[in-house]
Amino acid sequence: MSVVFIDGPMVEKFLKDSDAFGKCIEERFNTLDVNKDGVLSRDELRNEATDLASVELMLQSKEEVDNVYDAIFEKFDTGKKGTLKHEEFSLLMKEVIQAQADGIGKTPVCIILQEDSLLQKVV
Ligand SMILES: [Ca+2]
Repeated sequence: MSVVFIDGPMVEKFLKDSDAFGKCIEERFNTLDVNKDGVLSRDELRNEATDLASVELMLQSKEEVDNVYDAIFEKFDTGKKGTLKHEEFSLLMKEVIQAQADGIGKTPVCIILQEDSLLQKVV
């Protein structure tokens, strides 16, 4: 874990740098795809919860977290297979990171990053 200062424009710059972002998503996808079948199941995606607005998710009840995942699959699982393909995961992460950038805004904030956090690549 490390403590860093980060602001919205830094995060957006990272999003626009498609090579860096793509590589990052690739790595993350491969890490999460525990059974290596090329798609992410709901359980596998759950491992991502630490990055998906960690604190909020931790404070929510199991039921609320389930609803979040329902919404994610509803929106991004275009094939309605109950799994996310690489491109679908990439779209999801783009949206999540954009939301984080919007949330951070232009004032740098101090955040605590886990070693494998996606935002670690931004700084
Ligand atoms: Ca899998």
